[in-house]
Amino acid sequence: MKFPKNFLWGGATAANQVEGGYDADGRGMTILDVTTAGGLHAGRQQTYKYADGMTGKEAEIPQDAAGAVLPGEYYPNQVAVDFYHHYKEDIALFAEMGFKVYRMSISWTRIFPHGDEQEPNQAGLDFYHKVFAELHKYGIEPLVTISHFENPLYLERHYGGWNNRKMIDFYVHFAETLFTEYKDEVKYWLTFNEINNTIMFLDLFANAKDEQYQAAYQQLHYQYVASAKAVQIGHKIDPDNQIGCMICGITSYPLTPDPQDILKNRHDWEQNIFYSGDVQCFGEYPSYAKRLWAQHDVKLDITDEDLAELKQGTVDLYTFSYYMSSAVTTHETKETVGGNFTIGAKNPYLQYSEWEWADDPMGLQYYLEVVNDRYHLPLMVVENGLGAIDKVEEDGSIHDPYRIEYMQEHIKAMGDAIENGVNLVGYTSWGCIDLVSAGTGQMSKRYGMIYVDRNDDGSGTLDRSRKDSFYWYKDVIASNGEKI
Ligand code: BGP
Repeated sequence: MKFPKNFLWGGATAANQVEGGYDADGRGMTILDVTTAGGLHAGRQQTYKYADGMTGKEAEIPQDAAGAVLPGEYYPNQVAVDFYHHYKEDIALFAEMGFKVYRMSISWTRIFPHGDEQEPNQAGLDFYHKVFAELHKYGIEPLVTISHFENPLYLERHYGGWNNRKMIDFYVHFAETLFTEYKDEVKYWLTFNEINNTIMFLDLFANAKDEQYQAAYQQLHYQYVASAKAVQIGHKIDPDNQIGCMICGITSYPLTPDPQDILKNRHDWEQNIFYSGDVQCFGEYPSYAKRLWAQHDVKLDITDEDLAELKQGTVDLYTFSYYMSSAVTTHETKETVGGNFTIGAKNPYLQYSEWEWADDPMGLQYYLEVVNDRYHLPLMVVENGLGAIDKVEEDGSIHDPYRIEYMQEHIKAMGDAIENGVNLVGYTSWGCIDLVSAGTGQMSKRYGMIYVDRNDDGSGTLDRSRKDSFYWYKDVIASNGEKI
């Protein structure tokens, strides 16, 4: 038996990509409620220009925080797949698959509609009590991401978002409210989703300038401090809380054996992957940080108190998403790929998805072994899956062998890593139910084992149905990963 007895099998979503109900029960607007399809990468870089990331077109934003939808614009996250009104049905389906854990996030503006209030919105708190009760009814453990790309719009507009040190206090108050309110309902927490994207995306997009690196490293510093403070408070409120970091995990390889490529690849790992994990797991900036900052002439606002907070607030778990690997080189390349995470050299040994994401299960084993050796912490793969276009047959069935195959290979790779001594404690496949894709804003890039009848233009009944992968994953969980 490769997988440990209490291995946490499950699925993952994020509030902004599934919930909808964007103005229900006193919820305030988030930056993602006013991002048009295809624009979420702009939000994810935390520069928050309300722009369409793919075309550079600035989207108009509603005038008040109550947020009227502008005519002619379609904002996919405002309705998403309406988990807000379907959560009972959806959780029953997760239970039918046998989930042990469900990774979800809490929408900040359901709890604090503007983000800077002292008093939380009771209706928002109540919604998540209901969700957690429903999960516990089936013995499913919630794993809660406190912040998944979803800053309150008001904080962006009035404070400049994470460029402002004040965000630390707003975030910490939000986190403390959650730890207190859900003390007996939630034990697993993640502070920020894919925190490292802030830097990694700068390299991928638009020849970023030094000022952008300056801003990104500064935002990250405030987020590390906010995360470290939240970890300490979470432990104080309940010493049983298990609080993790969440890193966007991409295994990067040198394209050639040229020592320049080998060194570049190592330095890319430091900047894109290790920098965030090291601060959050070791509680201090790594030795190579000085070189990274100097490269872009970055001068940071870091106080002695901040450094003390980082030291005290190290995480209990290392979690990450894994979809693909990338290849880097200092040489001119003939074949390149343009997927939204990995723009660069094409790896001739791998197959690529429709969105040019490299399918590389062995890269997952490699990544697991690297971070296992580095951090000596329990690890969880909290996102993994295949975005694909699904076809509904006339009889309503959905055959998705490509998704099953992708997951089979990645689960097998996790088993190989475990056999090699890796302390992997859980796996939540991304988008266990179809949801709005973060990178494209589209519904048609589907990850789910549960299909949702909703289309890119917002049409559809929102009815749920089971894909072939639903039945397959059910067997995987029932056999604890033996029957894949
Ligand atoms: C990760 C995000 C998720 C999810 C996933 C798939 O970066 O944490 O929110 O969206 O990527 O990406 P996409 O939706 O672009 O296919």
